[in-house]
Amino acid sequence: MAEKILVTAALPYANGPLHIGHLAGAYIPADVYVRYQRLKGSDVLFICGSDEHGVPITIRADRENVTPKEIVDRYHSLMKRSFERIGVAFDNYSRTSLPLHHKISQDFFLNLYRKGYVSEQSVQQYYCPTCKRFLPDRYIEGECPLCHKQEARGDQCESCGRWLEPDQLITPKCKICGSAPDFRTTKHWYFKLSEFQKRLEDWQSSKTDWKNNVREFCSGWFQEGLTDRPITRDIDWGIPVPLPDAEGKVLYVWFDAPIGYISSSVEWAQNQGKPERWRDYWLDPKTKLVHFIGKDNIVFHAIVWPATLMAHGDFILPAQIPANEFLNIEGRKISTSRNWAVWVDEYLDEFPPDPLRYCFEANAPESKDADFTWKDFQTRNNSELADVIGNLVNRCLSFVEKHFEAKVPSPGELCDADRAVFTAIAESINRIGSALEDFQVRRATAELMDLARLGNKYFNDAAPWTALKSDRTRCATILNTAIQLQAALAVLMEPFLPFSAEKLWRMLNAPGSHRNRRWHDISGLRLPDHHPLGKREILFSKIEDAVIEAQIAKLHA
Ligand code: B3M
Ligand code: ZN
Repeated sequence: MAEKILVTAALPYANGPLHIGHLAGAYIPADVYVRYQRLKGSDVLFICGSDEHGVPITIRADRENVTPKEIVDRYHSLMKRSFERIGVAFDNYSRTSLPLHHKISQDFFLNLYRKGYVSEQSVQQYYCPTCKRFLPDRYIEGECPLCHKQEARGDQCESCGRWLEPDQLITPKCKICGSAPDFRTTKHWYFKLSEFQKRLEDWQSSKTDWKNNVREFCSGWFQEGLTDRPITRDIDWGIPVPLPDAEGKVLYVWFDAPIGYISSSVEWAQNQGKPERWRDYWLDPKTKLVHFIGKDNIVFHAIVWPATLMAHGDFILPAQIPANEFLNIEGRKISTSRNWAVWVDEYLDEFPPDPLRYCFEANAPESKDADFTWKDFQTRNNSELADVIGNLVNRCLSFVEKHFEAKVPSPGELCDADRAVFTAIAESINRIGSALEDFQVRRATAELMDLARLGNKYFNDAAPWTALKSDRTRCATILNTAIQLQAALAVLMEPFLPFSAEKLWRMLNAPGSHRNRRWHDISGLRLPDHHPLGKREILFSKIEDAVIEAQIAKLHA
């Protein structure tokens, strides 16, 4: 039976366009994994959507003087399109402002409330007398108690990175109007996270295959001891708390956002015309639930969310949480407010998608932060994609065009060198597959490139141009072997370089779609003798220095 896998990628806030930091952290690794699983024949559902609530949205709306609704409508469609253009192929990309999601989140809250896992508490909170409103953490700014920089936020100081509570700020100010806030009493509903510490620890102790960053992070939290957490907020944008005495209160965005994984699956099922299909994934303990996230989301996915799922009781728990580190750009932390970012759409207006994907695959921020530089991008495109894969394909296919009427030459007896190529293909398939099973995209990408390098070396050493003069059958055998290698490469490239994989498949004029091939059949893939090849194209164009310099200048501008 095909393995059932439910893959999610963190729901990005719909408060700005997609940048490359998003891609490298969660979306490209998730997409590589999903495309691989599809080739393997797994029953995989790939879910995402826009996170449309919370203070990140309202702050943006305040800044632009528009409604939160305008913000999320604008950025939801922009991001959805960016994902499509870069080839991140979700089965469904939903949004948390949908009535469907509101209903599912409210039901989820009520389920926990009725079970006694939610308690009402009265709390002291900052209130702005001028704006006449309670201020969420991010609406308060002041001096950081540690590094003494101004403009530290109530939840975190961006300068020193320290997590803060709003009352730790020296001289707090309302972010909207600048007044000094005072403390007032309000009430909130708390999720009894502390009651789940033991269950969470027991559950996680079996997760020995989780990445170190996730395990270490969680054990730090367990050591400090889990405390109950407020799951409601005093803002007017969000999902209303479904209780009679909760006027003006909404669910905390981090309460409803992960529920978005469920509601996006429900929406997917409805769109399929099989509205109950989501249950096959979420309610079946045989489903492997995999959450791809960036490291700043670990606590929510590995602790709070599983505890809410445990409290609810109906749904499966995550099996894996591959969390990646961050991506820097030219040695500096990405900052959207300072415009130190590369925007995905702007990139795609000038370059094809695969070279950028390749950068994040070959240099994925798996165990430490990675750095994107335009020079590195150029080198990887020119010296790896173009010089290794592109070159192999181009020199072989042009040779076949010229001397064998663009048809797959019929081979003679294989010699050791030819057989070594087929052995290498089989070994690469296994190694790439096992790296991807372990979420090691970087290692898998290196294996792919090594196979293409091996192809080039084989082609050089076998020297079909020499054989052509002395032994035409030998020459035909070499070309045939090199073509079969390319057919295998076309399928193996699919998770990493889906657009180029498709192009190569077309150039080989191979039947059907490479996506309908199966991972375990790749080594048996053979284009028949005399099979006519397709039209040759440039697989990867080289990028000139001037183009790269212009990009660097644009970044600094
Ligand atoms: N929107 C945070 C982020 O974009 C948040 C993720 C939600 S995942 C359920 O980093
Ligand atoms: Zn104010």
